[in-house]
Amino acid sequence: MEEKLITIKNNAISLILEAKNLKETEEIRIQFLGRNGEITQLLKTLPKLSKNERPKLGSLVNEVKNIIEDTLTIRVRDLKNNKSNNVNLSKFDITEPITESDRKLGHLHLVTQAIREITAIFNEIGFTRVRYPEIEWDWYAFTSLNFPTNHPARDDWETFFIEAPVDEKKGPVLLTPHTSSGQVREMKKGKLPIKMLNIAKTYRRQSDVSHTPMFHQFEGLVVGENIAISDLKGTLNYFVKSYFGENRKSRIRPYHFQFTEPSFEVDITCGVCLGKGCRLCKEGWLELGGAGMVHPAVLKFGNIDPEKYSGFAFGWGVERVLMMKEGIKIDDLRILYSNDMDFLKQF
Ligand code: FA5
Repeated sequence: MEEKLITIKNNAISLILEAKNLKETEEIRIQFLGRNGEITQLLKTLPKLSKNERPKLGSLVNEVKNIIEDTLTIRVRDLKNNKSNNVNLSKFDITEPITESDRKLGHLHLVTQAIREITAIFNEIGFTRVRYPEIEWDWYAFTSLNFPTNHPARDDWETFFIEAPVDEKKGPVLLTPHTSSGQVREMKKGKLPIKMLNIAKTYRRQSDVSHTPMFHQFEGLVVGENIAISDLKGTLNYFVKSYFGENRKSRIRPYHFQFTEPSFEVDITCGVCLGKGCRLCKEGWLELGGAGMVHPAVLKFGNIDPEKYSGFAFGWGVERVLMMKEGIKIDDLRILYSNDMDFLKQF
C-alpha cells in the first residue's frame, strides 16, 4: 500500500503541474479526492487493515491527501494569477503584502527524503546514525582500512586530495571517497557492540550518467560477539524489503574489498520483472553495492580483538538506491544536482 501511495502521489503531482486550466485541475481533484477518487477509495480500505498497520498507513494516506490538496491549491492560484496578470499588468503592485495563500510551498530535496527514509528503516532495527568528517585524513579513508600504499583508489584520478600539510602518521588530507572512513573512527570510541549507520557526502573524480563527483553513501557497521554472514544477509533482506517492497529479494555474490573478508556485491531483483529477466536488467538482478565481514586487520586498527569479536559492514549509494526504487525513473543521475525545478517539483 505504501508503494501504491507513492505512485499515486507522484502521478497526481505531475498531472497537477501539467494542468493547463481550471477545468483540468477540477478533473484531477475528482480523480484523486472525489467521492470515488483514488485517495478516497484507499481511505475506505483502512478499517480492513490490522490494528498495527492502521495508524501508520492512515497517517500516510492523509499526508498524501494533504500534499495533493496543497499542490492543487497552488496550481489553481497560479492559473488564476496568470489570467489576471495578463488582463491588467499595470495594476501589479510589488509593495502589496503577500497573503498566506501566496506563499509557495517547497519540499525537501529528493536525496534528503531518501536519507530520512533510510535512517528510519535502520533505526527500527537498532542502528544509530552517526556523522564523521567529509574532509578526512588518508589514514582513516585508506590505511586503517587495509589499503596498501600503492592502491589505485589513492591515485588522485579517483580521490580529491587537499593542499594541506601532510601529517606524519595520518598522511595527506582528502575529501572522503567513501563512508567506510567512519568505520575505525567508530571503533576507536571503544564502545561495543557497534551498530552504526554513517550517512555522508562522499567525493570522487567521476561524472557520467550513473556517477556524480559528489554523492551520498550510507554505511552500516555491526561489531560484536558471534556476528556472522547470516546476520548480514538478514539485515540486507530486511532493508531491501522495507525500502524497495515486500516482493523484492536480495542476493550476495563474491567480490573483493580491502577492508572486508569475505567480501560481497549485493544484488536485488529487478523491479520490472521481479527476477525473471527483462530488457532493463537482462538477468533479473540489479547491482546495489558492496558488503562483507570486517577484515581482522581493520578490527585491530580499531583496537578490537579479532579473536573475540567479529562484524559486518555494507556501503551503498543513496542516489543509486533512489534510482532503483520502483516508480522513480531517472536516466541521468546528474539531474539530481542540476537545480532543475521542473524535475525536482515532481517528488
Ligand atoms: C565502496 O565505496 C565501499 N566502501 C563499500 C563497502 C562498505 C564495501 C562496507 C564493503 C563494506 P563502491 O566503490 O563500490 O564501494 O561504492 C559503493 C556504492 O557507492 C556504489 O555501489 C554506488 O552505489 C555508489 N557510488 C560509487 N561511486 C559513485 C558516484 N561517483 N556517484 C554516485 N554513486 C556512486
